Amino acid sequence: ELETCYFTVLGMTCASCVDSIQRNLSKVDGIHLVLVALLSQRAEVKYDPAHLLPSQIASLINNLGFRAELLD
Ligand code: 9UX
Repeated sequence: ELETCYFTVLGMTCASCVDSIQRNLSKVDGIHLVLVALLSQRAEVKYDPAHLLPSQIASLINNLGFRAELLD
């Protein structure tokens, strides 16, 4: 069963930042949908919790050079 998690993503300053996150995360096993909004500094990710956890998704975003904070 897929779940959805939400992040605040700090450090995105142009549309290529958005593309970078969407392209990189979409390649990861267990990530099914990535929506990133530049102006609201938000990301929505649909994922399979059998593959990975939201904390790991945050780390993936951080490793791209941003700062992701999981929203409850
Ligand atoms: Mo735009 Mo984002 O030049 O890391 S790609 S700021």
